[in-house]
Amino acid sequence: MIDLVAGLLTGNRRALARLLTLVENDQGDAALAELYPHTGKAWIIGVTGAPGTGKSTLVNEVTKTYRAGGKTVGIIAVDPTSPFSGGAILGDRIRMRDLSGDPGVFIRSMATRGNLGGLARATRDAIRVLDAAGFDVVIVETVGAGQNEVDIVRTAHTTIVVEAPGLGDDVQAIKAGILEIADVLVVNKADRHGVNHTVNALKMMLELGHPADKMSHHGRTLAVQTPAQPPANAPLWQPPILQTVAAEGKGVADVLSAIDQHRAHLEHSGQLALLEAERIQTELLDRLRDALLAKIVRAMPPDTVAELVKQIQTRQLDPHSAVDALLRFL
Ligand SMILES: Nc1nc2c(ncn2[C@@H]2O[C@H](COP(=O)(O)OP(=O)(O)O)[C@@H](O)[C@H]2O)c(=O)[nH]1
Ligand SMILES: [Mg+2]
Repeated sequence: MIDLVAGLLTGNRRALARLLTLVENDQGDAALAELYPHTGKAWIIGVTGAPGTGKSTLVNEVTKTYRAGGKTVGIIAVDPTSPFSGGAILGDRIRMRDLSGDPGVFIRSMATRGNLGGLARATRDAIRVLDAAGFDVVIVETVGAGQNEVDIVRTAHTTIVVEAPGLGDDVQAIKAGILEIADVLVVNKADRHGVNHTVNALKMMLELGHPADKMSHHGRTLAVQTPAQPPANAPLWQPPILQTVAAEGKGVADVLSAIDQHRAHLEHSGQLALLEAERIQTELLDRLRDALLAKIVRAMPPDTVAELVKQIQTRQLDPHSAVDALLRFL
């Protein structure tokens, strides 16, 4: 394990690949603990949107542009809808082939092997591995499907929501409810009919959106007190709506400068530190809840829950008292 971590930190690609596999199989806890002090340097970009909007093509172009500027890029392609060796991910590999062979780029595909919660965890841990490996930028591509995306993207610093005209009348991001997580909106396939319709629909939705909603950036309601909130007069970020033709590399430079501006905004307003504190707290409490539950489940006789359910159902016991009874196993 120590060898793998040492290998990763000195740029060994095989160590990187093996650590990602460990993490994906939920066997990476010891390595992740070793790696953690080396994380926190990469800028993490989430790219999400409906299938076929051109996310992979855009990621490919954004990566090429970062590489031209001397930055290294790690890419995680998450597709919960496809089996591990599935078509979509294979397609992504082919589409991203002009990046292969570049030692400054590392691409990893991940698909669900169980529940989506597991995928969100594996993605977060894989990001940490790439971060510790020293990539300047880590890009996570996910297929927009609602709340699961929100969970997966919660690790990103800058979230790009990709839209495209001609996928039907509806603007897909609005339909999927992922507009509120966007820091940058990209209408790709701007070479197609209906671009203006899509741009206008997005503009309208953004104007309707409450500024207050945007402040609770990717946040989640917590049972305990949240870390300090940004001051009421903190500058608000207005997500820009950009147009690209990713297939031709058009508009990609604007996407990079929007990412830079968003980063500068988060850093200078102090919101980056607040955002990180909020996410760390969420992760800590999530892990605590999981650990406590696991501990209780291990300690109690096998059919305790079934027995309690029966008693609650027959009104011999109320749910609150049942929890008190379970807590005694701690
Ligand atoms: N016309 C047009 N097609 C594009 C553009 N960008 C990507 N595509 C095509 O759209 C299809 C889906 O692209 P892909 O990147 O796989 O989309 P993803 O599913 O969102 O990752 C591919 O056939 C791309 O070649 C674009 O700007 N204009
Ligand atoms: Mg894709």
